[in-house]
Amino acid sequence: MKFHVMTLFPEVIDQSLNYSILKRARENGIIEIDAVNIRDYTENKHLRVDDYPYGGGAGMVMQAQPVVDCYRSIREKAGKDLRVIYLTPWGKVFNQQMARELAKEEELVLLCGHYEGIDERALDMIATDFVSIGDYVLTGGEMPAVIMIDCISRLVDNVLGNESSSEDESFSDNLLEYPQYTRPYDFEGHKVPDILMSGDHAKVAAYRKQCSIERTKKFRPDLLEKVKIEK
Ligand code: 6GU
Repeated sequence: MKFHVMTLFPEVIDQSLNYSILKRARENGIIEIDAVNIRDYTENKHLRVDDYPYGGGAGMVMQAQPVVDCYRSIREKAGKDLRVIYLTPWGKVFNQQMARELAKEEELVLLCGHYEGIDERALDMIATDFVSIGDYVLTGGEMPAVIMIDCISRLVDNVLGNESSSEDESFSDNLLEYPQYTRPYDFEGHKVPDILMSGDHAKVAAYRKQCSIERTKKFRPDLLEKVKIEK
């Protein structure tokens, strides 16, 4: 899967996704992350990409020309129209279900705004989706892009080693993950629950399910309501 990220801060995207699992996936060519600098496409001789908002008001607005031309260059290389996701606090809120859907795409463009946003005409021309990562305000779309790429990438086949499954985990069934333990059995007097030492796989599975339910009740009762409605 290939991610094109349109941004004024390409090094933030590149460096934030270059360790551990995603670094290995990039090295193996399973995912590709291409951070493109919008500033490289400005026709302004001072390399400006922003200007004052028409109608007045605080802050600066990213101009349409470099944004649209940046996308056109990506589109030309891809040889087809691509889904362009604009990261914005007024977008649809990202969740695991949305990640599963986006992971089916071969190529995605993530458009990061900065300052007070992007000239609406550029969005009208190129954006296909509008996504927020939650109800709070950030200074730009770079952190949201990094979070979305991390989340989507781990759903792509062969990104996670076969030792870890992307399905048996929090949110895949609206239950939170059960607690995990590893050696030693006794850590400063705190022991591992005996049932995990029993070797009885059915009992272990039932115990873990119960732990998941308890944890969800305690931390995210709203998710438990969803389980009931779906069943
Ligand atoms: Cl996608 N962008 C910005 N600037 N702030 C956000 C966001 C996105 N999602 C939540 N807050």
